[in-house]
Amino acid sequence: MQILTNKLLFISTPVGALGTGLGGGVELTLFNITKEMTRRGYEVEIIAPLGSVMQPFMVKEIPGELQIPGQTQTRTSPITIPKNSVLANMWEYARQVQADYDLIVNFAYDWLPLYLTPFFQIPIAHLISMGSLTDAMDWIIEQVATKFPGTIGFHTQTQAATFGLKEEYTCLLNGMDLSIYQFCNQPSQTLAWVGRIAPEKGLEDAVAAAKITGIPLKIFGMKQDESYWQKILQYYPDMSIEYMGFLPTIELQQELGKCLALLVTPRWVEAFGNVAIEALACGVPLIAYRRGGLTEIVREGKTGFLVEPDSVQGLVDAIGRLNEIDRYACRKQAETEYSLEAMGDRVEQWLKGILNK
Ligand code: HBI
Repeated sequence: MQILTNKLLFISTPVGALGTGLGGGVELTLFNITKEMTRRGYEVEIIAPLGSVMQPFMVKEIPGELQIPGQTQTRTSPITIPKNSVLANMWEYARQVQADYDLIVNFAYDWLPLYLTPFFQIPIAHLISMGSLTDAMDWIIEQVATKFPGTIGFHTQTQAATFGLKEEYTCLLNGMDLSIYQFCNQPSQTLAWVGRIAPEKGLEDAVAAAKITGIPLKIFGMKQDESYWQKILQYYPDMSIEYMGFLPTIELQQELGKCLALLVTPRWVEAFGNVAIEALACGVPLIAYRRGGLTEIVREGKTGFLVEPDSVQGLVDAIGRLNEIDRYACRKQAETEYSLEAMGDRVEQWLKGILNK
């Protein structure tokens, strides 16, 4: 059994610099895996777009034009690469330095890194961070899964199932440093919604449900789609919505922990749901649409409720049952399933398996 020697190259998402929130859950995933693999004695180098900051880790910043977010594409969209593409520039740099590393981990949900896999001399592990979105991505993921078995990693079975792969793949779930998250047992009369403010996240349903229950709603996250945000404000002018901004984890967990529940209203197959784990870590129950990765996270009636997708009334009914949930059970679930150590075991197993092919 070849031991994974210790030099890993992590290549980030091209949709935004680390620290801006544009990379969504991938920013937190990349940070947590870097933190845990470093703790385990691996040397991790990170390549990311210019302007990236990921304290305390060093980042090799690469200039170039950001990539179009995959979720704005249609199923039949062709692959587009802008001139001076930061994605292409990051992978050109990786090509030049690859001899210094044992393995690359790709965090981008993009065609190019997958296509380039056979052109590299060292193995590339691909962490696929969203469900199936386009035919071109499905196709190239299938190609890599066939030629390089075991190199494709997902977060959840539900997410993986959207690709319908015949070959083996790995489900990593996710994990985070739970010591950052304080358990709160005395919530105030507030609901929470956390995420990139964009149509696929279904924020309007959370606002509608909060309005019906008369409980104020706190919204955390970066405004990716300003017009979508404005539409919600216009549609619910008298709703007590408090926009909290895109907060660093320490502040986010302080505010989130005080909430009665986290409303998770994805319109699409959410690959995982980092924010759901952050909520559980603070003792905050989950009220989520029964779709995507959340169906593997919520312990029905124990740590939250899964409701009929896109049903505002379902959200309202679940909010009425929150007193059935023991908030400490939420914290316990995070500790047993989503700690950094648990995630590190899954990631290390995955990477060792690739090197032993
Ligand atoms: N789109 N093209 C592209 N590449 C990414 O890496 C990417 C994306 N959209 C969203 C995204 N990554 C992340 O916010 C989610 O995977 C969490």
